[in-house]
Amino acid sequence: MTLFHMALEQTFLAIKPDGVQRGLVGEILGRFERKGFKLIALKQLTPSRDLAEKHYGVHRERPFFGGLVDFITSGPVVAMVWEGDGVIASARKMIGATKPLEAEPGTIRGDLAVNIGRNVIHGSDGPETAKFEISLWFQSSELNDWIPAEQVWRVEE
Ligand code: D4T
Repeated sequence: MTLFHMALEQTFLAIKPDGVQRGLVGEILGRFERKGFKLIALKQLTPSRDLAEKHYGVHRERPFFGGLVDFITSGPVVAMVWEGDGVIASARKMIGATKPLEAEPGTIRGDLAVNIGRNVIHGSDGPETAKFEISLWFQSSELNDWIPAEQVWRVEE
C-alpha cells in the first residue's frame, strides 16, 4: 500500500503557565499523541526573561509585549518538539485562533480557553519559526530520534 506523505516536519509547542496551572498538560499531550504525531522532546521549565524576550522578539514593539513576557515567565511552561507529516500547520489548526472566543470548538483554545492573554498553548507558525524556536528552547542533545515500536512491529511482521 502506498501512503501519501507530506513533508516530514518538526514543530515547537509550549503549554503556557495557564495551561500548566489549570492541569491541562495531560489533555493537551493526549490530543497530539492521538492525532498520530511523534513526541521528540519534552521538558518543564520556568523561562528566563531573556528566553521569553527572544521567543516573542517579533512582538517587541507591541503594547502587550511586557505583559506577555511577564506572563510567560510567571511559572512553569511545558516545552515540546513534535514531529510528523505537515505537523506545523496541523498543530496550528488543532490549537485554533489566537483569540480563544474566535477559535472553533474542537480546537484546544476553542474548547479550553476564553482570554487572548491566557490562551493555553503556543505553536510555531511556519518552518523558519519552528527551526528558530526549537533551537532557542532545546539543545540538539535533548531531541530524541526514535522509531515507534508500532513501526518496528510492522516491519518485523
Ligand atoms: P502564540 O505565539 O502564543 O502561539 O500565539 P499566536 O501565534 O496564536 O498569536 P500571536 O503570535 O499573534 O501572539 C502571541 C501571543 O501574544 C498574546 N497576545 C496577542 C496578547 O496578549 N494580546 C494581543 O493583542 C495579541 C495579538 C497571545 C499570544
